[in-house]
Amino acid sequence: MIDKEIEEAINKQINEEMYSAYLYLSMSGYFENIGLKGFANWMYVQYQEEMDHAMKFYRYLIERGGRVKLYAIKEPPHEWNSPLHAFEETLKHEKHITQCINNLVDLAEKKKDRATFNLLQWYVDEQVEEEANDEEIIQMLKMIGDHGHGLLMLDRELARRTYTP
Ligand code: OFO
Repeated sequence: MIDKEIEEAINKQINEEMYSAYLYLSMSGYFENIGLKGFANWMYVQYQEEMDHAMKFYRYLIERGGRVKLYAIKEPPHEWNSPLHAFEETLKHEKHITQCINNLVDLAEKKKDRATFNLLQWYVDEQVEEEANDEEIIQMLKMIGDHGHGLLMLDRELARRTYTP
């Protein structure tokens, strides 16, 4: 049986991951609306990955004999000033998620829950990758500035991102 405090912390993290999914789906809709289909695709893939992050915790909790509790998902923003603004907000959000994962690692260590600690290593690595991806796109967007041509080229590149479950 999983420790109750860890169970509660994982349930909260399921909610965080589902909010991440909601946020990126909202961004995908925003990008569709401003005609950047490649950016919309990138965010849609991200939405799918976030649902996987949530479901990985969900399945783990059940496997450990825990009780899943789904909480209300808060409303994400619907509007951003620019693609750069959306990606800066994405990076800010991912830094918050990294902090949540680190707190979970600390709790697993404190409770000497080796299985949860091991599971969390996957998320630790995933956060490194996610922050790096966002940083890279932010750098490109800064270089592009107001040049429409560069933006369309990046849009074409982001259109190539595919979802692999
Ligand atoms: Fe974006 O990594 Fe999960 O939340």
